[in-house]
Amino acid sequence: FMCCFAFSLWVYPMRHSWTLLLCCCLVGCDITDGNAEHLKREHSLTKPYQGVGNQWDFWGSTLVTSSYVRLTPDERSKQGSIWNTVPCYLKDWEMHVQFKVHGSGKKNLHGDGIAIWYTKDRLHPGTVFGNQDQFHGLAIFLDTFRNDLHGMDRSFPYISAMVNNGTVSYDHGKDGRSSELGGCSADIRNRDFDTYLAIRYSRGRLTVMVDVDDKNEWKECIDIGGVRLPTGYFFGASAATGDLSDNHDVISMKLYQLMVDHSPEEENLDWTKIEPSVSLFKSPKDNIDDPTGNFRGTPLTGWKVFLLLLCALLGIVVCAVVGAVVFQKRQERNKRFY
Ligand SMILES: [Ca+2]
Repeated sequence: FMCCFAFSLWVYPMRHSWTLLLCCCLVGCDITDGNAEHLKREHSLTKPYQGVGNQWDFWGSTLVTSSYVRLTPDERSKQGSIWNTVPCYLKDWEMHVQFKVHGSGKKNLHGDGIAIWYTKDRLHPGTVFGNQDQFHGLAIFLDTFRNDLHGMDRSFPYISAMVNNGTVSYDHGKDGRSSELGGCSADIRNRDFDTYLAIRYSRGRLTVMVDVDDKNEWKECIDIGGVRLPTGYFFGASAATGDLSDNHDVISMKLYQLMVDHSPEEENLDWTKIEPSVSLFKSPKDNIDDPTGNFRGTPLTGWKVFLLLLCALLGIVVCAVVGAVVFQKRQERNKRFY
């Protein structure tokens, strides 16, 4: 908090005052560690997968054992997917996915990867990691094969996010670069330990975190504001192999409800009618100051006003002290010249 506070003091004269609010919020809203209380079983897939047949559909090469759901085996030209049969009407949620990508292929000789979906349609096989192109909703790609040989500025595997209103095609040749909202490289393949991905959507903010280094902590991959997604869509996961292959396993998908208050106006909206969209295509870093981000709408509550005033006061005091010291030094120097 003190770091944030100091940072706020520094940026206060230059930036919008809500930077401070953003700081305060970031301190208080770290990604959940999976509060079991808020786990939504109807949207979750957990070992040993008994009785999940009503809530999940399995398609294609998908194989269900008692310890993993294998979307594709380590064989060429396979496609598989799993789809939640229950539409999700939560406004704020967080999905934790435990996955395992492994195979006999040597470096760069494996593919193609896994996609996690929150979409209008379900069970529509296609060309995008085993699912349909021009989808409605959100996709998170765990792309293990570099198709774009010109894009050497990033290393693979690469995780990226895409929001689509049904009009945009995923460009495999460019590894989806033209439509990605953000991403990060992550060494997710052939690891000896458990690997996890978390997707959080709350108040128009999309955050993707990874835990793939056996450190038992989340590392930020994507954080972007201005994202609009409706309720009533379906969660799913799919994977595909081509000339190159891998085992693409999903161990679990756990959906948690986030307890977030919305204004009465927001509550009265029909969230199922929202068109998937993103306000601005910007890098996650730039997007922190995105005026379309959700923090702008946060009303100034009493303690925030107090903090802002305190910041301003401290700023004035610091300026006054620095000014006095400089003035004194100058006086002394002038004295020496006389
Ligand atoms: Ca690729």
